[in-house]
This record gives sequence, structure tokens and C-alpha cells, in this order.
Amino acid sequence: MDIKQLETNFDAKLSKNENIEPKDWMPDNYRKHLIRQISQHAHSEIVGMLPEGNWITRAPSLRAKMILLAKVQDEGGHGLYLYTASESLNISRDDLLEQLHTGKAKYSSIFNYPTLTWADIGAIGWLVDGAAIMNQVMLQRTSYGPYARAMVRICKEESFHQRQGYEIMCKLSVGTKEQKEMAQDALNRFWWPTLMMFGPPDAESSNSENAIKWKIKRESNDQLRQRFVNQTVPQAELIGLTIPDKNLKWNEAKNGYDFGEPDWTEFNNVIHGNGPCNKERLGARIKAHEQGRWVREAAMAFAEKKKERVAA
Ligand code: FAQ
Repeated sequence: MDIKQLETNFDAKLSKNENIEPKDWMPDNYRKHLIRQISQHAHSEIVGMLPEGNWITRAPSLRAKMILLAKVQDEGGHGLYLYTASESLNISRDDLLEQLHTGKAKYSSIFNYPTLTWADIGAIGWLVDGAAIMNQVMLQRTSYGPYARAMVRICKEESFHQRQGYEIMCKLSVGTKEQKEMAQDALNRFWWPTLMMFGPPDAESSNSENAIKWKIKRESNDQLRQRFVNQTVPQAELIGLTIPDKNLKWNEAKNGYDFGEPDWTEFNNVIHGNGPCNKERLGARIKAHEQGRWVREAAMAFAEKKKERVAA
């Protein structure tokens, strides 16, 4: 089949909303775009384990500790589904991790902020997982089959994570004066970085045009950000917390909130390696990778021996 025919078949599948599968022909730029997005998503999941993992030993009760432990393990699992989906595009796990460790590949900006108090664990579950779900619900219908299927399972688990975080915030809000202040302080620090998770404004989003054309993304960064604000403001009001935005105001005409502009200079600094915890996060990942080397080598040696035994 000549290239024109292959392109026509690819476009026809997209227009019928059929998934593209690993063995299907796909344009090179579609493949590269997916490797970039899916692997950055995978990196976000495993780097995202770090700020929360930091609180496992300090959780305020056994129940809270078990829930947090399960959540952090889930994030590790999400990373694995997503690395596997990336590998189906003909790139090795070693290459993907190399890109993370050398700073060539990004991961979500949000994980470069510190978790200073237990309320931050509530804020991460409520806001960060809430934003992640808002973005990922549409990705269940993304055009690449292995990514779409991974997202179905991930979304189910993220919903539990979001409730876990909101429950922490609810409890703190009806606790002592200090506990309520702690919850408000976590909201103050995590609100704007959470809005940045959706990416730059549409007019500056260099990848969006192709992502929408190829049905990788189904909605734009600004549309999702708006929906997240609309959903989250009433949740904050319900538990007596205040969104730290002077410009937040219900707009009847658009049936949604008007809200302030995140600090995009801060966002650009964070995604280019200069956020509060970038060096610490990357350092921790590289150290974990080095410390796990003997496990990978032992597993490979075992697999080789098994192959030899089967062949003999
Ligand atoms: N952080 O042209 P766009 C989670 C980069 S999972 C860092 O708009 P695009 C679970 C972008 O890569 C959270 N970089 O890009 C969890 C691009 O640079 P590049 C992760 C960002 O791809 C919860 C440049 O800016 N979720 O939280 C960010 O169309 C709790 C221009 O941007 C996903 O990855 C950012 N926030 O839209 C785990 C979802 N925003 O690559 C533990 C899948 C933008 O050209 C605990 N990804 N950039 O060098 C997506 O939906 C998209 O990739 C966006 C960005 C929306 C993130």
C-alpha cells in the first residue's frame, strides 16, 4: 500500500472514532506526539508518588496510613500501565527513563511543590487528583487504544483518591481552629499550581492543534480548567474554605465562574526545572533507579537461565 492510501485509512479510522492500535500504520508525528504525552504522564505518576510517600510514616492514624499507602501504590501501578502503553509505540523503558533522568522529558509541574503538612495530603487528593480526573475522563476516549484502555482503569482509581483527599479536608475543616487553618493554608498553596496542571492557555498551547486533530485530546486546556473551577468552588464552600482568588465570581451568562489568571511565569520556571522541588524530585528518582539496578539485573539473569533450560 502506498503512503497516500495508508494516510487515508488512518484518517478514516479517526473520523469513525475507531481506535488506532499498535500494529496499525500511523504517521510518524502521531507516534512521536503520543510517546511524548503518554510517557510524560507515566513520569508524572511515579514522581507524584514522592510528595505523598513523604507522609506515609507520619499519617495521623492507622486507617489514614493504610489508605495513603494504597493510594501511593496505585500511582505506581498507573505509571506501569502508562509505560507499557508507551512501549507499544516502539520505544524502550530504558530510553523513556533516560529521558526523564536527563530532564529531556517533563512530568507534571504540580509535583515540584513541597508537602509541608498533613493537610497537603488532603489538598493533593482533593485538588490534584480532582484535576487529574477532569483531564483523564476525556482521555478514556483518546484515539490510541492502549492509552484509552489504561485510562479507564486509572480513572476508577483516581475517583477513590479524590474522595480520600476531600475526606481529609472535610475532617480538618470541622476540627480545631488550628486544623481548619491548616486546611485553608494547604488550599492557598495548592490552588494555583493545580490550575496550572491543565497546561498553558489555549493560545499558547503548542501541541493542542495536533492533539485535537488526531483526537488524542478531546477538549482544550482552558475548557478543562474552567470545568474544574466550576466543580471545585462549591466543594470548598460546602466545607467552609475560601478559594484564594479575588477575581472569582459567578458569571450567570456563561453558567460558570470567572477566575483569575495563574502566574504563567512561575509555571514556565517550574516546567523548565526551576521549581521549589525539581532537583529533589529528580534526584530521588535517579537514586531509586540506581538502587533498583541489582533487582533488574537479577531478573534478567533469571529470565536468561530459564530460557536456556527451556531450550535444553
Ligand atoms: N506540567 O502544548 P501544551 C496525576 C508542557 S497525573 C509540566 O498545552 P499538551 C496523577 C507540555 O508538556 C498528572 N509540563 O501540551 C497523580 C508542553 O511541553 P513539551 C499528569 C506541562 O501536551 C495524582 C508544553 O508545556 N497528567 O496527577 C504542563 O497538549 C496525585 C506546552 O503545553 C497528564 O499527564 C504541566 N502541568 O497539554 C499522581 C495527563 N502543562 O511536552 C500522584 C496527560 C503543559 O512540548 C498523585 N497529559 N506542559 O515539551 C495531558 O493531557 C497533556 O499533556 C497536558 C499538556 C494537558 C498536561
